[in-house]
Amino acid sequence: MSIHDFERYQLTFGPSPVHPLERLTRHLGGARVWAKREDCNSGLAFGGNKVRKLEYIVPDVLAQGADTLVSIGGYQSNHTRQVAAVAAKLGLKCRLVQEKWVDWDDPVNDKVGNILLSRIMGADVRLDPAGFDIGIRSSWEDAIAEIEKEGGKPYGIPAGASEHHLGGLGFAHWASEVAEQERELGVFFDTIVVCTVTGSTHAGMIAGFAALEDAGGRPRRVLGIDASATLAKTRDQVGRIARHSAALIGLERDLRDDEVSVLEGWAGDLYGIPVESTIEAIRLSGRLEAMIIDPVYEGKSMAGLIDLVTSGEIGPDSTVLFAHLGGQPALNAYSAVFD
Ligand code: 1AC
Repeated sequence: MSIHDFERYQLTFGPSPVHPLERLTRHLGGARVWAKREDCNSGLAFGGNKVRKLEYIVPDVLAQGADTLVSIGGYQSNHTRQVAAVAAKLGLKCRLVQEKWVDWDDPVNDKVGNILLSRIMGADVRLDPAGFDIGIRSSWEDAIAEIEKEGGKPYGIPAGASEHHLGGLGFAHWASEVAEQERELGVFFDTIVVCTVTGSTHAGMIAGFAALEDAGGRPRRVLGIDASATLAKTRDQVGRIARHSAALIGLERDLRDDEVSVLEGWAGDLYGIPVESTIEAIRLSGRLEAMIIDPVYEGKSMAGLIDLVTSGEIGPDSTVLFAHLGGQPALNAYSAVFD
């Protein structure tokens, strides 16, 4: 069994773009930095990492004959926006539980950005005052039960599609796509930097790259930068989903501990609240590369990359691939930070 044996419903344009960040590389003065851009991977509502995960979940949705996708996230969840997009594309209904994951004092936090897009695409958006937690939520289970009671056929997709049994496959496939692009471009990325919160993006990459390594590929590091600020939970979730996904795609060994690397230091104290290094990273990416990143995810993983490259922890001979997961719509709720 390999990743290529799983049914995939294509929602992306094709392989997402990979390109060098030349001015950022020169500015940092160390490793060569490239980006792979999930923020422009699809025509569905600005795309993003969840579209890739949903490519492997949609066949199951269709096989089950569901009529409503039910998912959950924060007010500014990218995930729920992408679920709403896929529901619209498939002609399904969409019910979203949007919890108050971030106590962010902006009067339009529950009105602009991701949540606005979900409303435009016809999702039934329900606000919930509960705070941040990456685990399975009773509000989401209640929404599924309610739709069943009303005679609908719900299909539940948990936060970030992470605790879904197929949730890691999208990024296991991403790993094989990277290997293909490396062959075409004549480059090798020895280090991947990715933001991690609910875990399945990072976990899928770990599984996918482990499978490539076992098939004779060169070893590389996949560094997850924690943005959850609930490090123990994220570490546990990444390890669990990585092992599950690795077994699904036929890895015949356990993952080594060094393959599951979730680094702390850039999340700040709370999920969704940018700290100084987040804002600096957003400004730097914008100023040097016109690459727009957000205060919740990529602002934090880019801050990590900047420190790891400048400190030499990612060495000057490295070629590092920054995974842009596509969280920019949330920026609209953070305008005051950039006044
Ligand atoms: C937390 C899953 C997550 C989102 O966008 O809701 N990345």
